[in-house]
Amino acid sequence: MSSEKCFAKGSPAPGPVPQDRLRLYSMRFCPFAQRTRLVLHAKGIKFDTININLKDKPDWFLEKNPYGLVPVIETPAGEVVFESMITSEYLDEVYPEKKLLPATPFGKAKQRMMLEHFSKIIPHFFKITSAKRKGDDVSGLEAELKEKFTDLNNRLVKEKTRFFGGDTITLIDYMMWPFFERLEMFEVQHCLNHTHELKKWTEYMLEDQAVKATMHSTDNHRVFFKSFQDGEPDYDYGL
Ligand SMILES: N[C@@H](CCC(=O)N[C@@H](CS)C(=O)NCC(=O)O)C(=O)O
Repeated sequence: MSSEKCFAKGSPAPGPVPQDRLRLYSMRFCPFAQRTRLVLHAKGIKFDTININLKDKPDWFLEKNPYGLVPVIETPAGEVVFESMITSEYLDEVYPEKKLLPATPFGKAKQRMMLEHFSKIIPHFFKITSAKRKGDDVSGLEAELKEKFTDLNNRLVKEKTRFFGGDTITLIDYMMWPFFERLEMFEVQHCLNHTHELKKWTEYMLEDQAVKATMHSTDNHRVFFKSFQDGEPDYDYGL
């Protein structure tokens, strides 16, 4: 069973996951769910999507993930896995085609360290947009974000690679990408102006098939984000 329109409280529970595929519980504009969607697409895994109305969640969804967050993966055996990085690592382990994590423990640790660092950058995007909405001065926050982008840029310069884990895309690139896809939506695109290699990285990412398969246009992101900020998220926008 699969539907693009979101399921709200009271909608009938989807049946068991068919034997030949996985199920992803998602929300079309969620950057964290996009991480998992990127991995599913990159690895060519067959899956169905059930989008969830996150303001009015079905009880059967909360039984799968009591924390109420997407992404969630469910297998035909009824195993349920949630949290974007955990679902992504799980998929990489279970589906060995096109490995996205390095084979060595140190290689894996490096990606996890980088994600830990990047996770501390994410709140900046939201802080800047909400401060702007209130009419506050955001120059300090923007200067901090520029510094963080410079640090990411320096990593690419130091490693002399196209991507963060080498010359091909690895998991860390997919974990970071959804936020870069939304830079214009956050109105912080200009914070990238001084970071040549990081900008090039966004261009290389845009050539990737999984990125193309999962992305929304900036216009759609903007409309959804405005509805989210107004407290009435339009989860089905564009359908
Ligand atoms: N740490 C989680 C964050 C996921 C997350 O925040 N998802 C949002 C949608 S973008 C959500 O499900 N929100 C529902 C809620 O907060 O009730 C992950 O990485 O998967």
